[in-house]
Amino acid sequence: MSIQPIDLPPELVKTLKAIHRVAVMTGAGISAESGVPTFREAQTGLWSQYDPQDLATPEAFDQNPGLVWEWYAWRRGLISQSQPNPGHLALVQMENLFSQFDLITQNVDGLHRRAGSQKIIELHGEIFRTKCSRENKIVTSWPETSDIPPRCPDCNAFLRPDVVWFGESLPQRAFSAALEAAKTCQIYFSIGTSSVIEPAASLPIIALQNGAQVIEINPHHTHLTPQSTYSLRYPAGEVLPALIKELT
Ligand code: BV8
Repeated sequence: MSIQPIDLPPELVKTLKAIHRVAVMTGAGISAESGVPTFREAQTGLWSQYDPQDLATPEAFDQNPGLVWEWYAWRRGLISQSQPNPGHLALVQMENLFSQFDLITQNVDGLHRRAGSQKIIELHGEIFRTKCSRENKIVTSWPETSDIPPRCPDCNAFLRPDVVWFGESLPQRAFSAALEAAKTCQIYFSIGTSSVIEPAASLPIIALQNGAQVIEINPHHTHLTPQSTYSLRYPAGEVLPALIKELT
């Protein structure tokens, strides 16, 4: 990744030094520099013929639980080889700079937690957590068998990843916390997300409606760009450390 000179708007830095309440929303783009493919990128190898939106659904799991389980196992393998990048680490530092700081993530890769972020609102679950597909309770161990997916040790239903599939509701507590953060923040960062997936994509609009400024960090234009107060066209792993440097 070429380290290009980062040109931060001076008035943004001034505002960040003066405010106390920040909300951050991250998407797959913040993990791109850790080598985790984003959702929109073509998948590699075996999975190139599948659209993630066709696999990350209850219907796909009902139809072919083994295929969906193997897809998540492949993704877990990819993510296990990845490390948090300077973008994740800068957000850990940012947490301590503001009296109210909420980190909301659409990502399921667990990299914010591995980076050291404490207060994380996981809107779409976490790929390394497994739950019973019938009882919906987290399962941490199960007998090793040839079953793919493995089965719940209590009720024998298939196990599944503890992530939110398309068509499934978000965890109520997580979404309520994210909504509260969007309504009360003074600055809302939208980092590494195409801002398409609902209801996450509505949060920056709610922040704007409640008087916040929206700062987008994304090398590319997105649906949110026209409504953003600032759109910083840089990779998160480069601009977030530069921002922290200005604020500390
Ligand atoms: C729900 C977990 C109620 C699984 C995921 C209202 C209007 C329209 C549609 C809907 C609506 N309400 C509900 C829907 C349907 C649906 C939806 O939004 N569909 C879309 C296609 C329009 N939403 C749902 O189903 C949600 N449920 O609303 O419940 C309900 C209940 C029943 C019936 C109806 C409604 C559930 C959505 C959650 C789906 N699960 N993940 C898994 O991971 O396997 S979503 C998944 O895709 C990710 O978690 C993530 O959220 C999303 C991908 O988005 P991004 O993170 O933005 O990633 P993307 O690749 O798109 O973009 C990456 C960006 O990074 C790019 O812009 C790129 O430029 C940038 N980038 C690249 N490199 C860098 C970078 N940025 C910075 N630095 C870099 N270095």
